[in-house]
Amino acid sequence: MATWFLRRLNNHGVMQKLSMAFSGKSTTAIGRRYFVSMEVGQKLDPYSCDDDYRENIDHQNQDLDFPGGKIPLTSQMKFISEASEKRLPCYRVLNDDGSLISNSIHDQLGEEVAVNMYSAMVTLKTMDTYLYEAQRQGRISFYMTTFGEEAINIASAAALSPHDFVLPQYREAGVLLWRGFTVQECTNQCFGNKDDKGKGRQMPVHYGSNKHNVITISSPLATQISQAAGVAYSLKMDKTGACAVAYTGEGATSEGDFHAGLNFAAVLEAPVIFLCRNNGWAISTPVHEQFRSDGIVSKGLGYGIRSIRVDGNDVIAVYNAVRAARTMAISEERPILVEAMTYRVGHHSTSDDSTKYRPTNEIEYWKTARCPINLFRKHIQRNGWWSDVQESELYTHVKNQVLEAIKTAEGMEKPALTELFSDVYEKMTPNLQEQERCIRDAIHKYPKDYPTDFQV
Ligand SMILES: Cc1ncc(C[n+]2csc(CCOP(=O)(O)OP(=O)(O)O)c2C)c(N)n1
Ligand SMILES: [Mg+2]
Repeated sequence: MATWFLRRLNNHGVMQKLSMAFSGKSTTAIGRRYFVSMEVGQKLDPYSCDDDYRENIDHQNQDLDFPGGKIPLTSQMKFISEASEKRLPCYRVLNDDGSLISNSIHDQLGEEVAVNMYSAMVTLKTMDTYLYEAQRQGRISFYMTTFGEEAINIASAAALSPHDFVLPQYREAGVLLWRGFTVQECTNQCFGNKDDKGKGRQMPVHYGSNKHNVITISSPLATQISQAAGVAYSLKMDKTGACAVAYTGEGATSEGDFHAGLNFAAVLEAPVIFLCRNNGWAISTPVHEQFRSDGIVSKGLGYGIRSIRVDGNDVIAVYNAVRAARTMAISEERPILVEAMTYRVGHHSTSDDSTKYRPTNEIEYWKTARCPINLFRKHIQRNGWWSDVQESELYTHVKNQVLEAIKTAEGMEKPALTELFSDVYEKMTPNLQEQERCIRDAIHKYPKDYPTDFQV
């Protein structure tokens, strides 16, 4: 008990010291709090643990002949360490000044693709800025921004083929934009007007598009992960030469569906990329209260899945990693796990105030020093592909585009009442017919309690 108490005290002390020392200089402060404090626990442990447990095997040529493969035997009683003090490295290509890290082997991004990617990141940020404001003004009911995660969105989308199936979580509007789902279509969805493909039946930001091979977002976390394994398996059976991509936050990996999905995909050799955006937070729960592993990338080993950790704010690193993951997933028929390290710069959603549970200097650091858009701008500007004039023209153009989209979406009629009940089943079921009757009666009886901008 005393040891436990001491450990807790120590953990707390280390955590406090680290969070106060957060000066914006370290990019690894997320999660290190736990890893530093864990050293204390390890020293108290009387049993031997080994980081390199695959090495040092005195098996004297003896193996355990087990179904699935031979296992080397050892006479040393060694527990496998729960996590190494050394964290798994993170692949990065861009220096802070936008230059390329000299020894990084990378695909050259051409000027046209790079400029398109940059423009798409700015479009995403601008759309988020004004739709977030629209929610604050009470014009839409809810919104979620992608602030700080624009690079993961756009670079991963650019690295895929439009034939690949995307199963998003909810912070991936940029993937849709990249595929040609317009700002107007996003805005129609958020306003739930008659041009919204979901007919106003989903919460705002729950996009989906048949045309763009993007499966509609569902609010219950992680459902898309096991579904993606199934989609990928079917793409393989049909020999489509395409893969499935499941986006997930690190928080959603605590759901059983994540584990079922990864195991299912590994065993069925399904061509699927599990792209985890590790942004440090699941609403108000920081990563060190979510799991005790070295992030998400380390879990790949447990399922026999090839994995990579990548700097999610480095556009080129994300692009390269996802492109390579796609090639391996399809040509070698295997799942790949990508953990993209980033930070949720905005509040979780419009229902949240993140300053209540995290230090503002932490948010500020990621918003400024590690801003993926600024970093990529430096890169394209160094290459002579971008100028200050182009920058101001882009911002003006995109702002007008978004404001126009909001005006149009807001002025549009809502879907007719009957749309609330159609489309769910081929033929409307008796209980739905009953519900439609009830709502019509209620509107008839209490007309003042219902909006007037839809057809009854
Ligand atoms: C099954 C389920 N449990 C809880 C929630 C409530 N919830 C919505 S978002 C969220 C946090 C998810 O965090 P993360 O996966 O890291 O994504 P992020 O918001 O950071 O992008 C929670 C707990 C939910 N929607 N579904
Ligand atoms: Mg998260």
